[in-house]
Amino acid sequence: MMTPRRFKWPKIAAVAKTAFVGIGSNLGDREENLRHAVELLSGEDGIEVTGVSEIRETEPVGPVEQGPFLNGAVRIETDLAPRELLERLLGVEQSLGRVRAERWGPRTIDLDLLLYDNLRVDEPGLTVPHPRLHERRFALEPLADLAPSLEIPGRGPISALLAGLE
Ligand code: GSY
Repeated sequence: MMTPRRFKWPKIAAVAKTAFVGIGSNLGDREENLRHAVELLSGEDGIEVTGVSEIRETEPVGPVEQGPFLNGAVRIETDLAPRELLERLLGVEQSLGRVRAERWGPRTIDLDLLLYDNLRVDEPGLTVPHPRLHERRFALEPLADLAPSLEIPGRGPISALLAGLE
């Protein structure tokens, strides 16, 4: 009798889209928080992590005085719709103990949906590309590690955006 062949169903469908997620932490063991977030993301059904940027220590941007961040980005392939993907990112943040206390304040982990394919979405609670991506060096640099010739929909080439920042 023939031995049945075993094979794994692919974790994501062939129609997967490429998306980029910014990751940051400035509380607790920052490096471990980033590592753990990437691990949890990789374990999500419908998400495959296909690239991880360099990690940089960055000065905090925004109105709140706080400690420096570690920032990076990951490239993923996903068959989840943008809003479902956003929900999963929030779920990973919560698993890592993120409490949304202060809007611009310190955080154990922050996962921002930066880009989803070449889509532009502006709906309540969901804006893609991320509304402040084009002005944030701490988000653009890791993105450029992963995709140096990327075009940010509605904003232009990532290289030009970086060159235009002070
Ligand atoms: O949404 C990002 C959270 N955040 C950061 C960050 O990740 N890095 C730096 N350098 N400054 C920040 N300010 C805020 S808010």
